[in-house]
Amino acid sequence: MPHQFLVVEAVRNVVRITLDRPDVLNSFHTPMAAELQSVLDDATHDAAVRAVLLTGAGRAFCAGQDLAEATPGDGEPSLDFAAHVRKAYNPIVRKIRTLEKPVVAAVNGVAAGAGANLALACDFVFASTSALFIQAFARIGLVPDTGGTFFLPRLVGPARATAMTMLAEKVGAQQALEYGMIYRVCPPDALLAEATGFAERLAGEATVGLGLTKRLLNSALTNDLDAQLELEAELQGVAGRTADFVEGLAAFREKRDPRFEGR
Ligand code: T3D
Repeated sequence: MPHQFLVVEAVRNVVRITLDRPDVLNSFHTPMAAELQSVLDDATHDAAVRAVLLTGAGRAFCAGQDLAEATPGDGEPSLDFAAHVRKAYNPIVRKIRTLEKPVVAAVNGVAAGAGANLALACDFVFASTSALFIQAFARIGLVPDTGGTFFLPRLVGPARATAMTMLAEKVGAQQALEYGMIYRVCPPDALLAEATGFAERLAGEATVGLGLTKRLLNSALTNDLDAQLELEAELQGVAGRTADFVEGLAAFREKRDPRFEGR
């Protein structure tokens, strides 16, 4: 299906999704959110896709909600924000977290509001040295959404999360790395190649095992120890029945690299 507001490319077993509204810093309007949901659904169901990469066109990653859509003309809100967040943003976060394949964000510039939290919902965040993470909501009298109040305190702790969200502090890539918010910082001209190469590497790993690991890590955010131990046992049973486990064991015995097929 052709896309109007995204560029979607297959790079071997990686699907690379570029938010493509650079004139408005790739901010989300309803059609772009719908397209992203649909591409994430496709990535979920396509066995050939074994990793996802998300980035932005131009100088920004994503400036969050398109404020022109939210408040056209006289500045009065035109959207029912609660309904809009439920329909546009929440499904994107759920789809990323339940997609049992690694999702890598390549944050190529500013990531503000829902755009910052979209990145934090991904499994790995690469950021350019020019990237900025801004919980911009407080500046316009809104509250964080798109999972920000869930992920951010867990990633950086409540004190930093409070400062970032209540003060809308700008957090640079290096600071974000030191806070444990993101995985790696790259020079701007190397970001896309490094993040894509990393996603390709992930796409060659034991996809089912990685997907089940993601399910475990999701559950660990809310489970108690007993529930988590039980889930680990159950999912180890599943992983132990995959072809990739058989291949991993054979490679170990034969002292060679495994050739995982993702099943
Ligand atoms: O709707 C609901 O249901 C509520 C949900 C809300 C979720 C949210 O995400 S709320 C948060 C929304 N986002 C923001 O508040 C961020 C707004 N943008 C900024 O603060 C700044 O643009 C940045 C800090 C991100 C970047 O600043 P800078 O100086 O690098 O760029 P700029 O000059 O401000 O922006 C460049 C252009 O992009 C400019 O257009 P122009 O003047 O060249 O025609 C600007 O208006 C446009 N732009 C930037 N962000 C948005 C945007 N246009 C629409 N919506 C935006 N969010």
